[in-house]
Amino acid sequence: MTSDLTLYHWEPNANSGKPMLTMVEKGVPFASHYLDLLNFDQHRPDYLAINPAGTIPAMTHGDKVITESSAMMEYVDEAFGGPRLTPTDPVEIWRMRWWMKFIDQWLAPSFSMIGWSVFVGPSVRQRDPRELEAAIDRIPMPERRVAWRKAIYNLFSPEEMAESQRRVAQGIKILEDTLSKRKWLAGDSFSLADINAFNSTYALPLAQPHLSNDELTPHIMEWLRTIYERPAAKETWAMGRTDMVKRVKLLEREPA
Ligand SMILES: N[C@@H](CCC(=O)N[C@@H](CS)C(=O)NCC(=O)O)C(=O)O
Repeated sequence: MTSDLTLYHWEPNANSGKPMLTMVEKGVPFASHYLDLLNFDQHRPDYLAINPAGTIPAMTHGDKVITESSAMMEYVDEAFGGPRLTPTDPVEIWRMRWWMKFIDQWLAPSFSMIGWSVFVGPSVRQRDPRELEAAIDRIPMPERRVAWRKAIYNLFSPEEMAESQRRVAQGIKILEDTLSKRKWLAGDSFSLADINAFNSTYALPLAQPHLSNDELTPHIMEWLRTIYERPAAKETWAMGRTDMVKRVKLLEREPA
């Protein structure tokens, strides 16, 4: 454990899982500081002193505070030894960044809206209403207060849910098409793009079974299983505490 590198994270899922898997892949030791998102730990003053946005993950390296999960992955790849997770060929670097942007700006927010509607909201909404309102009032960013309100009070509109579902269907098509042409998203080597995308898609066959399965998306299924078989992915997902991330076990292959 290096004393000067700490990751503040939730489950190995979406934004938190991106730097977690990056560091484990590279063999970079870090102190893990788990924040329970469902308990609003990310809005408490001690964490806001590190990341005033009140979102997870954040990393401290010595006296530096590193935020934004995709930029954090690139920081880790540049700052530490271990296997390189950024290609060297300019076209592959472009593809890696194309995928990171596509996931971060287009696909992950759609998965997130669905996830907040079916998992985060239902996980907290039975708590004391006054406590919930006080917790929402403590959220620093107005847009995150809106997201929490919608999740807790089941206020995502049918139109915005339908748009998220449309984007997920479209994203699955683009992912399958890419993986039918090459083994990894950027090219010949496993890269930060695969780590990023895996974090949003590892539960696809369970979450979107009518869109992603062995018949419809065989290349996505093979890519997901191949990533899950990497020792770093197994080690990272073993750090999960909720049933949500245990869905990764679905990627275990049937014994031959
Ligand atoms: N762009 C940021 C987004 C971080 C983010 O929104 N994280 C979510 C969890 S995946 C979060 O902290 N949500 C809790 C909240 O908004 O209270 C990043 O990539 O690090």
